[in-house]
Amino acid sequence: MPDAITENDPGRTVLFLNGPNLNLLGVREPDKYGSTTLREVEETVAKTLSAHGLAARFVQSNHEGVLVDAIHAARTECGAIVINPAAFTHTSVALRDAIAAVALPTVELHITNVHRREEFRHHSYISAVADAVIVGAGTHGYVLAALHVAHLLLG
Ligand code: CA2
Repeated sequence: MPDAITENDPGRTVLFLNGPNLNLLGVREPDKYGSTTLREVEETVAKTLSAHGLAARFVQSNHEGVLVDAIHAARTECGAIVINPAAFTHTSVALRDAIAAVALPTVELHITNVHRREEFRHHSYISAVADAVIVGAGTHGYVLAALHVAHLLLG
């Protein structure tokens, strides 16, 4: 059994960050984004991490500055970041700079295969500062990201 997990063990806490409109996951557009809610995804991720002795911190916001602040807080409070920046993927130099500044292991994740979608979704400001990118695996991608972070942190 892993040791007891506390949110204030920075090296063992993973920040899961979700950007704008992802609060609607499982509620709207299920044909595109699936029928699993963000709460359900978070529960599955928490179980996956817990099996590896890791804890999760979940933040979803529709506001770019809130996401930047959560990344800054992760610098001293978390050991890794998983981020689905949603539409900010394609626009945000601020998120990219924040991720580069905190220099934590970072996984970028997209539910859909952005490369199969509109041209404007093909470019990510985030990918160049991420250690890994997961696209097109649906909400299962969050579990894949959790497993990859466990691998990065624990070997
Ligand atoms: O595929 C992804 O995960 C995206 O990051 C989702 C973003 C989109 O702008 C990116 O290009 C790709 C959109 C998130 C919107 O989330 C919704 C969820 C349910 C219903 C409506 C929107």
